[in-house]
Amino acid sequence: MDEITFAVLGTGGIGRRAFEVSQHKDALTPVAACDRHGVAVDFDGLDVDELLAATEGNIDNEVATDGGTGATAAESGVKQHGERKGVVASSQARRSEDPIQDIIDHGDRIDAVLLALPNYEHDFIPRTADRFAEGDYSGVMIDVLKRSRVIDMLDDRSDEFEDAGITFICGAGATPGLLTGAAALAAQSFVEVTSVDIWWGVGLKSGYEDNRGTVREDIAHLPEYDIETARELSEDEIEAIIDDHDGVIEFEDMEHADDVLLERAGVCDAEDVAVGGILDVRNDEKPTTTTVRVTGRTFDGETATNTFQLGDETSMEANVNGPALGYLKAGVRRNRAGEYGVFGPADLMPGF
Ligand code: CWL
Repeated sequence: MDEITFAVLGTGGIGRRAFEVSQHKDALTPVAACDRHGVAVDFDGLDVDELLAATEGNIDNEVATDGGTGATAAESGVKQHGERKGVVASSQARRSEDPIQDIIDHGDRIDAVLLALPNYEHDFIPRTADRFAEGDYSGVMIDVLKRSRVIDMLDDRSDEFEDAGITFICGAGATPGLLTGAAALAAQSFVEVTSVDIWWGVGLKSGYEDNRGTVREDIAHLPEYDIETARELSEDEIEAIIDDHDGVIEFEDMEHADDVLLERAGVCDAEDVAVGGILDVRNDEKPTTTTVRVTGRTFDGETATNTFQLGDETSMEANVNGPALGYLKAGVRRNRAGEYGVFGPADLMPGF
């Protein structure tokens, strides 16, 4: 495959790990990074080691709490524990008033853009995509978003993406993403799928600081909270919720887009997909084995369950960023073949 230049929007946990993992993959050249404060661009390839060393350990509160609105942590009423300089801590970066526009302005030399942005406002990623389409970007855009409702908002833009020449890959992290693709593959044995059960385990002790945004997003899935109320929680309130659960929070019936992504790929009805899991922020070991169970009926009348499991030693970071970059490559292949519009992870697997 020809070399792929890519940019990452967001230098939080996901953005940084995506750069790191990309160094272990063929044909990927990181050329741009940005966050709310600044931008780094180098078409000879960013120095990822320097970028990571400079941005690592910068506490992620600011990005994790404002939902990308541009409000400071103080304005959004969230107590700030640490100063985050973000990408401008890197010698390759400069401050910018509008870092996303800076990336768009270089868009003709960028094959793919990974959106590693928080999405507490569920239209933030769709609105960012609009800016790229309006700015005449024509390449791959890929996100690792989670909420089912966002997929519809992207689907609404599919004509716009087709006109622009954008191949948009949505929900391409772990769940949705890797596990959605696994479900689509497991479904191949069946002529009718009756249920898809996704159950994840994440141990996040040493990764906790880097993944505060993910923890906040998860808390929004608890029955007592929603996106808005979880966004308003202070860091102390989040700590209190975690303490209440002794560090181990169990989730059921999460609004993860695996359901609509499997439905739009024709695998099963969205209502037959369930996503839940266990998050342990006091241990690095997974509290439960991440498992996908696909139950269906074969053409010759049997009922069975195909099961896919992740190794307990694989980290969430490995299971989000490996697939995100793999789907990015699949997207570039489509884009170079002239296929534009909105694709989910199941669309990039065998058809059903
Ligand atoms: O999908 C994500 O980005 C994170 C999700 C949750 C913690 N917010 C679950 C990730 C599942 C990873 C499964 C694994 O590593 O075994």
